Amino acid sequence: MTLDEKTVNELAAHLEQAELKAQDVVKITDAHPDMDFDDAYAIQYAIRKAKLARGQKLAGLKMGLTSHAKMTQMGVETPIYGFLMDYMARGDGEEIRVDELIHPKVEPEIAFVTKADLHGPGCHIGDVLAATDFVVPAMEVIDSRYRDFKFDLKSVIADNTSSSRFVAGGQARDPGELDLRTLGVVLEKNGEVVATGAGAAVLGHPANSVAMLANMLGARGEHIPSGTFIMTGAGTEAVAVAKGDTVTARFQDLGSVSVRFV
Ligand code: 0L1
Ligand code: MG
Repeated sequence: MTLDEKTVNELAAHLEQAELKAQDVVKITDAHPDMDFDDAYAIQYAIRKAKLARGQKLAGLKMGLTSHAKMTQMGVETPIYGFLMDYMARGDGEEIRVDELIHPKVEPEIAFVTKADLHGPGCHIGDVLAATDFVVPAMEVIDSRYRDFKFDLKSVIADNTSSSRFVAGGQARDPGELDLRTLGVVLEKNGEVVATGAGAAVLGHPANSVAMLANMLGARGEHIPSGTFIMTGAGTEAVAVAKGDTVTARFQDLGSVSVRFV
């Protein structure tokens, strides 16, 4: 750590205000070029603590930058994780208000729900599949608080990996009945195909993303509790959306999820 507790809390408040007011800011490493990854996660955890202290509930966890498409799009090389709160959730077919966001983009993702605790280090795909209750199709709405999505890895970790909204729906399926590597997804915006992908784009298999999360948490002395909802990351690039857009992610074998931006 290079930042003291006061600075961590000030940066957390700065980024959370940007989120809540839907006002973009410049990346925080501009003013704090020496901050490290521990500082970045400390800021993210301080944002989470502030939301929990206000009575909001943790809805799940997410992995980000898990595909080569996303890493290339963002110019980074390492996956990252963040958290999801109750107020970020929307049901399948519901509306998302654009005026609450800065510059939203959507990503189709496969979500896992666990039925047993997962501990790292050493967590692997077999552990994850044995501990998975079901998988569901989902869509993440990311909304970086940084101007023009211009950030580095530490800044985006601190900004809760651009978490903003998410939708889950479709069919809950046992992952043992599916080949999640070859499971395809088609993302449509206003009826036009805008991106396509397959499960293997996410670290070779979406369950590897959950294993990596368990191992990253394990390095901090934390684990994934039973019953956790986990978004595994996008197998496609993120697609920008605007007021009036309807977006549908159609997943092979899992059904679809839709959302309208109003
Ligand atoms: O969920 C993601 O992969 C997004 C991670 C943060 C980077 C971005 O805002 O695109
Ligand atoms: Mg994502």
